[in-house]
Amino acid sequence: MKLFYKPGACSMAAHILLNEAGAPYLLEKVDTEQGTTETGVSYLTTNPRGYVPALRLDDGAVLTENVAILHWIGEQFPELAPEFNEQPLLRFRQLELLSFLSSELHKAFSPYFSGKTFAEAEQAVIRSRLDAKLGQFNDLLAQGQSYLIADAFSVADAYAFVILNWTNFIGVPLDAWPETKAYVARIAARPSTRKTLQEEGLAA
Ligand SMILES: N[C@@H](CCC(=O)N[C@@H](CS)C(=O)NCC(=O)O)C(=O)O
Repeated sequence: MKLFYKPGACSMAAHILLNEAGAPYLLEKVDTEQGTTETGVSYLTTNPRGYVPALRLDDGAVLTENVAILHWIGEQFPELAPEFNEQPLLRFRQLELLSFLSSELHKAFSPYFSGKTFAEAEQAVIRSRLDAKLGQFNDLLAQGQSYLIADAFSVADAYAFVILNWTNFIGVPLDAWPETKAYVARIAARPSTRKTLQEEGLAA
């Protein structure tokens, strides 16, 4: 399979999981502004919406959208998913978390990467929306658990890590959310995360 990615972008969640599973995969870097890939072909033929991630499967089918790609990876490599067979509700807990991460937490960062300039009052609103979502995320960990579901690393954690890691790029310290700060450090220390950051050119 081949993952279409942009360094540090949300596509990094799938990348971490493929490394975590030890799965064979190829990478192709995308220039989303130009709509091309590093091999010089149009990316729009792979994902007409132009954004990453996209995952081309071995039979040529293409999956897009983080929620679908991450859920698919969890189904392929059950060691990355919660124990759905033992506890069927966990499948929906995972979907619930992936939906929150995708439509709430991820999107709260979007203004910071939009390339737009915001007036001071708008910046304050954007920041308070982000703080509210970070607070909601922190509440998920406030019982002292190490990971989001059943206290074991799973696909939702990879996505959460990638999003939360953006706080480093935009200069928002996580000190107000100590459980989240420790969670990010915990996932950053995983060999799969370190390998992924290196492969995306974000760590030595
Ligand atoms: N709905 C999409 C959004 C993906 C998305 O926001 N991708 C960003 C990177 S995190 C991107 O490719 N942005 C570049 C662009 O939109 O041109 C999903 O969840 O997969």
